[in-house]
Amino acid sequence: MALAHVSARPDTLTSWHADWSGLRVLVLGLGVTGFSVADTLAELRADVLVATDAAGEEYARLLPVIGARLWEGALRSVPEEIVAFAPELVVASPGFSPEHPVIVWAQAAGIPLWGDLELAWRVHDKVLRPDGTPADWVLVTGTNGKTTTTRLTATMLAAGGLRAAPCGNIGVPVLDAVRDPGGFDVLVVEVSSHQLWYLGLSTPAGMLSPHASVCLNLAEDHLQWHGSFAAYRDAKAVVYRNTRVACVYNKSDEATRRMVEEADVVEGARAIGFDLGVPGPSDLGVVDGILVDRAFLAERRTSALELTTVGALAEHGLGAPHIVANVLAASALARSLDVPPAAIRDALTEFRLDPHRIEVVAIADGVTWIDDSKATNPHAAASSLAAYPSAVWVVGGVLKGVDIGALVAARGPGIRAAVVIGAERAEIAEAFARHAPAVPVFEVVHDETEDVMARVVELAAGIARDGDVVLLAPAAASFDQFESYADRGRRFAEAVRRRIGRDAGDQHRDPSAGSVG
Ligand code: UMA
Repeated sequence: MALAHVSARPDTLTSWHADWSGLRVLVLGLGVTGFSVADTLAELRADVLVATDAAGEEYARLLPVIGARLWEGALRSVPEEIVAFAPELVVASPGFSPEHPVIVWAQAAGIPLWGDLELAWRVHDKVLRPDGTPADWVLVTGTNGKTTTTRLTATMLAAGGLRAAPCGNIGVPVLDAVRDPGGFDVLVVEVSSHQLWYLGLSTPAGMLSPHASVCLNLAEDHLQWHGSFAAYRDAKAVVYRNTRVACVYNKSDEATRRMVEEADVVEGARAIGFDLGVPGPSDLGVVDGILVDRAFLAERRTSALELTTVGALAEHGLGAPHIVANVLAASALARSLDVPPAAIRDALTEFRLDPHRIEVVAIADGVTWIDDSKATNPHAAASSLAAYPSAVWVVGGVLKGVDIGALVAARGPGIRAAVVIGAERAEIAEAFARHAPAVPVFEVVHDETEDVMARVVELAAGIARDGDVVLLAPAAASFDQFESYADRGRRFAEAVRRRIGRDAGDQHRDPSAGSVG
């Protein structure tokens, strides 16, 4: 196979105002990211070829309109058309794994390989703030809590009078935020491990330098994409690289502290710890139920600033321990940008969790039905299970190469029963047999014509007792049986409401009818 000509030109392009014209760029993927990349590069008058195994109809229709070309087909090897195009630069969507044949080919050929974040950073001087500088970036990663913390941070910054854009893995490509003509003071970027792997390839010229950054926690996830836990961890650690002001880490998660210690940061950047314990100087934490900042005040050796209380958070549905930790992390990021404590308090009274995150769907006859469909890995499910001591646990789906045994060993023995769904039921049943043999396990075997969740709810209703929680916290991805985690949660909630409605109807007709539980 002919190797592409390696060009030094891409590395010199570090501004929206640089000359990108005619640069041959291969864009991989045509989802939201691929389209934002192609659209940006077309606007910069680069020569853009998009390659994808499947294109959405709308994006495929728009490509020629913006002046880019499309190659669509199975990307099991490198198509001749791509080799003949001889790209000077490849920009990949985050779904493309390091093992993908086109990625392997680009790296072997020495063609510069960027993710969308690197391109966005290089052109982030498109829209400037009134003082003539580009927006600050704050990076948020971690195995769990990224989206909640990103939204919390943006809400706090807005309450402090800053124009803040939550973007990135949260669903809005960073390039859309960078190109928004209105401009922002701060981009709060949720960064996935995939995007961080690509950032790890940056040369000094393209290296992102965030104002502040956080890795909330580290546990096994996305092992198939990264190939190993070590590779996943190394990708996550990139979040701290080149940070200018604050590297925020979780004091209860040693791995995140180590990442900060090992990070190459800008001179003067501080390490700021958070957790639910009493904070030392330079930390945020909790003292007697009060969330306090002992990092961003001059007299931090002797005093602390009060932010809010666990009680006040609980009133707004934010009282679960892992959510309080997210609030502390977001507060640290906001305080690093001088948001006053009063504004943080205001933000927290407005803030609501997204659906499918420990969302109470219904309470009927002493049983609380909770949708935590967003718990797509064991670490997230562990946090939910810790918050509810007596649970019927609805678990299962696609495990992504992650071993569920440790979670079952830690939390399994205390639960009422497990209702197991999804493609990898055998692994989960086996984990219970090994680590929690006394717990009843019910497998939901279904064919495609059946409604999985109706069966789940029927089973769970028969098992749960007064005071129990039925907790959908699957510890797995959803795509074997559902469109997304949101679809999974919505179907669960619908099935619960149908069941409760039916029981209420039965009770209306016959007051002696049995309870939901
Ligand atoms: N494609 C291929 N071959 C591949 C992989 C993808 O051809 O091997 C093509 C698909 O056919 C499609 C396009 O690439 O045309 C899709 O690209 P993508 O998978 O990178 O997804 P996007 O639609 O661009 O969305 C991505 C993130 N998706 C992933 O990282 C998998 C979205 O995060 C993110 O919101 C969006 O960019 C905007 O930044 C989603 C996600 O699941 C929510 N993230 C994972 C997570 O949070 O756990 C990492």
